[in-house]
Amino acid sequence: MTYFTYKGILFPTVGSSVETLNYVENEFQLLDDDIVTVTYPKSGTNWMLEILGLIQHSGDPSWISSIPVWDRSPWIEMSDCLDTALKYPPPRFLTSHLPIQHFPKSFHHSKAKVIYVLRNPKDVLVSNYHFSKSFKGFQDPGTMEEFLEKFLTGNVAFGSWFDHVRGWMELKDRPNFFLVTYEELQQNPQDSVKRLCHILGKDLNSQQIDSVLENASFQKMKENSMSNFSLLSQEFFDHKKGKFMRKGISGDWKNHLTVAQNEYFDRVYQEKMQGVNITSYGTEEC
Ligand code: PPS
Repeated sequence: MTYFTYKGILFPTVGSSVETLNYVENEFQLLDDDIVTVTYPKSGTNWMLEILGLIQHSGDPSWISSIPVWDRSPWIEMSDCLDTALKYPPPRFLTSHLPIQHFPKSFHHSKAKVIYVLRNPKDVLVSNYHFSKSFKGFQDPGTMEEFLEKFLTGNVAFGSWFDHVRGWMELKDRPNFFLVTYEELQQNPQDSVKRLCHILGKDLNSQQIDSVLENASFQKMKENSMSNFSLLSQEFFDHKKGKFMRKGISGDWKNHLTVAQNEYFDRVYQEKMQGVNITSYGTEEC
C-alpha cells in the first residue's frame, strides 16, 4: 500500500507510520535552537535546505557537496531520518511536510524557528504530478485531469494544499515563523538570502552571499549528487521516468493546464482560500 491515513490525511508508507506520526506530534521535543523548513511537498523544500546549509557554512559548499540533503536536514516525519535528527547537536536543521495540526506540539512553547516555503499551487500541482510518476512513495498520478481532481480535493500525500497553507498561515504573526515564497527566491535572490542570513543570525560578506547564490542555483543543485536525489535507489525512485531537479521555473502550469482546468482551479482556490491574506506568489497570478 502506498499510503496510510492518519487523522483523515494520506501519508506515504515509505519511511513513516501511524506510530511515528503520533510520536512526532505528541512527544518529539523541538529545541529553541532548531531551524525547521516546513513546506507542502514540491514547494521548494530542497532549494531552501541548500540555501540554509550554505549560509550556515558561510557559503562554503563542502558540507552540501558531501552529505545527502536528507541527512543534513532530516524529515522529522520519517522514522529513519528522525533517528538522525535526535543525534544532532544544536542547532539542528530539520524538515517537515506536516500540516500544522500534526506538527510537534512542543513547537507551541519553544523558540524553534519555522521557515515556511510557499509556492504557487498550480506549479506545485505540476511538479507533484511529474514527481509522482517517478517517486515510488507517491501514488501514480494518472492523467493530469485525474490528478487535478485529487489535488483539489486533498486526496494526495500530505493532504490538501489549501488546508496546509491555511493552517500554517494562522501562525504568520509569530516572531519565530518566517514565510518565504519560491517566487521571491527566484525574483529577488540576493535580498532573500540576506533575510535568511538574518533569520539564522549569520553575518555573511558579499563574496560569501555570492557563493550561496551560485551553489544553490538550479544548475549546481542539478549537478550535486547530494542534492539531486540521484542517490535514491531504484526501489524508491524510477530515474528513467523523471528527474527530481526537473525544470525549476515559475509558471510551468501554463504549459500543462487547459483553460477549463485553470478556471476550475481558480474557482476552487477562491472558495477555499477566502479570507487568507497571501500577498503574492511573485508575478504569477494564481
Ligand atoms: S519535495 O519532494 O517535496 O521535497 O520537493 P521540493 O524540494 O519541495 O520541490 C521540488 C521542486 O523545486 C525545484 N527546485 C528548484 N527550483 C529552482 N531553483 C533551485 N535551485 C531548485 N531546487 C529545486 C525542483 O526542480 C522542483 O520543481 P519542478 O517544478 O518540478 O522543477
